[in-house]
Amino acid sequence: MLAPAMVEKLNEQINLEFYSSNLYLQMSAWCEDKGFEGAAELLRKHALEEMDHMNRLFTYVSETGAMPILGTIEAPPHEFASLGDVFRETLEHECQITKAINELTHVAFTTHDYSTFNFLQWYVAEQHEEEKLFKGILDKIELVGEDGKALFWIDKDLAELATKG
Ligand code: OFO
Repeated sequence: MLAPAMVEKLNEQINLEFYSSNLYLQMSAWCEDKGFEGAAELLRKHALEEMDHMNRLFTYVSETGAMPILGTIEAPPHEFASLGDVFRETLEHECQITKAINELTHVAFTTHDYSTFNFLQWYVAEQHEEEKLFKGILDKIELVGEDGKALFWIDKDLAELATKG
């Protein structure tokens, strides 16, 4: 049985994961529109992963006998200055999600909710992977620069990365 305050926090995280999914889906549309097909594919796949993050939380809340409550999801931005800008925003966003997960984990621990604390360990590990993934992409973009030719190869690289995830 979860404390009402914890249910509320988990519901907030469900909302954030929906937002992440929408953000990446919207970014994939921008990439597609600008001809970055590899980036579009990667972000579209990532949007699905975010739905999985949302679903895991949804299931956990339901299984404890509480009710997941879906709220209004903020609209993501749909204009970006460049491909580099897209990935700078993904990394920034993931760092914010890591903060939210850390805060949730801290509350679970300090309120002795060890079941939720244990459940959240998956997210703690996942956030490490997420930050690593987007930091790696951003590092590459910053290394090769953002002229047409460099972006062409970056996009090819992202297409390959999309097939691996
Ligand atoms: Fe990208 O990790 Fe969930 O939000």
